[in-house]
Amino acid sequence: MIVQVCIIGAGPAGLLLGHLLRAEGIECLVLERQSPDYVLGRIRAGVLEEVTVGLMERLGLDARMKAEGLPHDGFNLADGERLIRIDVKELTGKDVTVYGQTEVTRDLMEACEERGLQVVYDAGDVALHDIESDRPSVTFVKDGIEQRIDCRMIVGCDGFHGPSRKAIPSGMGTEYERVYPFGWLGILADVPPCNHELIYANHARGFALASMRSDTRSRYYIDVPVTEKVEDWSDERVWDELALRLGPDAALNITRGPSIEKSIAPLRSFVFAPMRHGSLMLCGDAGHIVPPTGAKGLNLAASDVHYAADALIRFFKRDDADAIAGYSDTALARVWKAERFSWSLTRLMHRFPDDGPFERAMQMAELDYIAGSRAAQTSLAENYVGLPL
Ligand code: RFL
Ligand code: PHB
Repeated sequence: MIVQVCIIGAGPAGLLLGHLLRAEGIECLVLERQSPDYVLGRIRAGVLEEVTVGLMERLGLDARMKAEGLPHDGFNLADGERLIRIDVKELTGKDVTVYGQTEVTRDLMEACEERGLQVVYDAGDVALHDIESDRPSVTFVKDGIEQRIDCRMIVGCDGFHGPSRKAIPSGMGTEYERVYPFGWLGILADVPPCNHELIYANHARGFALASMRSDTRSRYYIDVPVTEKVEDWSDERVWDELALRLGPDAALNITRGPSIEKSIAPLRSFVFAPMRHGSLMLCGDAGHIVPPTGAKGLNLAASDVHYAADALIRFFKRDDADAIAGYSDTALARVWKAERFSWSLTRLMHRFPDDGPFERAMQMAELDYIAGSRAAQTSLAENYVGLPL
């Protein structure tokens, strides 16, 4: 089979890119290792920036997001005693939309057939070939039969563990990495949220986040050592810990209920640069990872896709090879700033194993500074709603 672009991975990055290219009449194929049900079973991001909402609008796939998504004008930082509200709408004129990544993915998946975006699910042994040439190919196994896709460009949207980045010969890029000594234990439950806006709490016992998916579905996180096992955390133990860490006011409003999902996600900061090698471009988690503290991962995947779609459309429609050459620098400029924000918010809100009383005092001083400074709040707010493209 021959296509112009072979996209690896049908997460949000791969599906968004596929739809944007199809809308311009560019032939593409998406290869996904998992089944559709598996992809939709993953519970991940919940906060969408304008860039992500804007791409769904551009595709005309925003109807459900507009109907069911919750616009949020602010969020809160808690220091164990008080809530510090960051009024992002007043400070930036923008808001964020609370709408699950699962729902974004579902909306993109459901539009594939009607829009002629071909996705091969359950594609095994995906391998990239000749990426340094202008005739690369991708092989995979489906139902026991090996197949080959010849194309002009490959876009790796296959997440942190996928084969795309690994296909780049060693020495052709640099990995920047920081692995954190804790993970986030997340719990999803069909109970009303304890607060109408998100609360990120730095308590002496550790970090906690109160988030939501709707008025009737809550998403909460606490940080735990990476060595912790999810089996050791009964629902009651998680609710008890949340009530302590989120503080007495939020605790009063927590409605407990059985978890419908509970898992531990490790935290990492990672950038691979450059994000293109030969005929291969990387988008989203395939090229970089942020710790979830700033809610940036999915939104960075969306901004990569925005730049990649623009470059590929210019390349295929106007024969503009410079567009492809410029992709990595353009995308990385935004990636690094989101890495910085996610890292600094993680540093501010978590207790690290080596932290002593001095580090804790620094965190409390910074939170107190934020509470009293419009300049500090504006900086947080403009990063939270997303820096301009
Ligand atoms: P994905 O979603 O990981 O999709 C990659 C796809 O590639 C497939 N794949 C392969 N396909 C073919 N062959 C192979 N060999 C393959 N290997 C892998 C995978 O099956 C998958 O379908 O990457 P993408 O599209 O780049 O999207 C990135 C986002 O998923 C990620 O950045 C966010 O979920 C991060 N994130 C958050 N981001 C936000 O913007 N806001 C948030 O509030 C937010 N909260 C979170 C998060 C991530 C979390 N976890 C689980 C790490 C909260 C959590 C807990
Ligand atoms: C979520 O609702 O899953 C969520 C919200 C904000 C974050 C991370 C995750 O920073």
